[in-house]
Amino acid sequence: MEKGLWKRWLQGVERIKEGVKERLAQLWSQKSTGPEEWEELEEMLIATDIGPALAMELVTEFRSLKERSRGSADWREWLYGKLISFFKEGEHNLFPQAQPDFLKAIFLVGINGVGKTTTAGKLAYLAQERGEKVVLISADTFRAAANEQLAIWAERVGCRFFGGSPGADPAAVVYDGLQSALKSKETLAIVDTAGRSHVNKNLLAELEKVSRVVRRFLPEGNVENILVIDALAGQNAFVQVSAIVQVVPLTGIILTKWDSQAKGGILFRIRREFGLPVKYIGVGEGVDDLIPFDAHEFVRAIVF
Ligand SMILES: Nc1nc2c(ncn2[C@@H]2O[C@H](COP(=O)(O)OP(=O)(O)O)[C@@H](O)[C@H]2O)c(=O)[nH]1
Ligand SMILES: [Mg+2]
Repeated sequence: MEKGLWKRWLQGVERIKEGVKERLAQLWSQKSTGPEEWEELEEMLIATDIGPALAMELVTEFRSLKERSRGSADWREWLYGKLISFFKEGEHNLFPQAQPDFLKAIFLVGINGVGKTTTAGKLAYLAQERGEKVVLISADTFRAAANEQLAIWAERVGCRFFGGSPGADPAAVVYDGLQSALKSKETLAIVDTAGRSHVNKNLLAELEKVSRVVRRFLPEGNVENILVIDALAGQNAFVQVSAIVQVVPLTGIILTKWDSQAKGGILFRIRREFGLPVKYIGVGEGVDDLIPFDAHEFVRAIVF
């Protein structure tokens, strides 16, 4: 990985380690620990954004390990095992079950401003680097500027752009876009959608319709339905997203804005609360600011 990218990634990891590891080591070597100290540890963990449920679980297990083993166990080994257990081997790869030699599609959904369009551009860049032939399709016919924004990305990464006229039916645009991708023998279509508000039933129904078009076109293994989440969004994002989950069968998550003070623990929370693998992490606004997520690397960097 390029050095600058790596640094931005590790800064995010540092923000989950900061203080926590020291505190764990301290509590571990301490002869007796009072209830307020355990509570304090729990609060410290919650502050890393891992969510209250996991924070409580970690404190309970750490405490019981200490008491059972009388301090002779290796708490770092335990922590590594515990944190890595949230992820499954190989789950971070895109299209693990793809039918080869057939068009694949990445369908990007998420609320406004999380970074869908930017991520579409970055994904196109990475895929082209790997030798894929990419088309960027805009299903955001709601705002004229949305087409333009994606078209600029297409030009930047050197791939084809497909968009409908403003006000066109997004499902029809995506249908035509995929049709054209098959015709031009492209290997990957990346479909960008309009931001969805969880309160707008019409927009959600439309999203469901577009998603169905994509799935009807391609074998199941050739479609990734990706939810884009902003690492800074906090609790509110989790609430809003539960509406999207009901209309699109999601296969994974891309976490953006890791570079802007994300607290790191959010990755565990997402994995746990959505039950979905994180595929990539966005670490900036540039074309190559997207890192494939590697759970082993992530957990190792936190624990050791
Ligand atoms: N720092 C940072 N900014 C990002 C990242 N991804 C997207 N952005 C910015 O977030 C803003 C919204 O992005 P956009 O792709 O238009 O979001 P959309 O509404 O979901 O399509 C833009 O200013 C992007 O440059 C990221 O990983 N890091
Ligand atoms: Mg957009």
